[in-house]
Amino acid sequence: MSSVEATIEAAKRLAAFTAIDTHFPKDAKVVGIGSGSTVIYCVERIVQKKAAGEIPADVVYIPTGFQSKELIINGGLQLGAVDGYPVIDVAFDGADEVDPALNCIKGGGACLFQEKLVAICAKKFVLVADFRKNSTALGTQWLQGVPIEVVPTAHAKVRQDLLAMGAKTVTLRLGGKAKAGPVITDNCNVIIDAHFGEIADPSTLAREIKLLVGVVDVGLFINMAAASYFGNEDGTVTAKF
Ligand code: ABF
Repeated sequence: MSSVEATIEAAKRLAAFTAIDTHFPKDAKVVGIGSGSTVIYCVERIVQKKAAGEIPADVVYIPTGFQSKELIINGGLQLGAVDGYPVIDVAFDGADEVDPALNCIKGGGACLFQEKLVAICAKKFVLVADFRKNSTALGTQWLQGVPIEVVPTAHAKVRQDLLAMGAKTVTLRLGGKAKAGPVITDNCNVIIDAHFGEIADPSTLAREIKLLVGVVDVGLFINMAAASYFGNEDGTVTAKF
């Protein structure tokens, strides 16, 4: 691992540990676990605190996709599902870019629908990220575009709609070694990445995309997060509320 990569990993870990130490309720019953590489450190901290008796042993953990399900199981934590637990005490998740109002772009890992479902079911939604995600305006740092989960048969129609709405680029996300086919989500849908440049009004854009027939959900999370923790290069943490 290069020193740059090590700095980024340390920043992720610090953000995740701080978020868990600050926001994991002593009397928690149900906790959401998001996706991505930063959330791995949330689970590491939860496992540590559970072993130390600082977190109750009977907490049920709700994943946002295959990766977080594996994290929960491998951490020896009790696995639940959001259809069995639609009320969640707190959910922790990563992000691709976060603005000063804590609106964010998510879905770089293709789990945006279940991430949004878990986040909306949570009484408190907490973001964890490294310094690269701390942004002044959405669309200025995460340049791959806004991830949008789409029913497969609608992908061509939705791509046209997005271009008509002003997207600069619209890409069906491809996967696999040869990138020969679309990435398929946990819900058997595809992902379109639509780049709009700097997003002046994320709330309106999110609503307009969500209304397109064929769109399952959009990776713009508006007014959902209660707090966001960014690990910095110098070993400090920036907390935003
Ligand atoms: C998920 O993982 C996503 O919504 C986001 O795309 C990504 C963040 O990953 P990482 O923590 O690896 O930067 O939370």
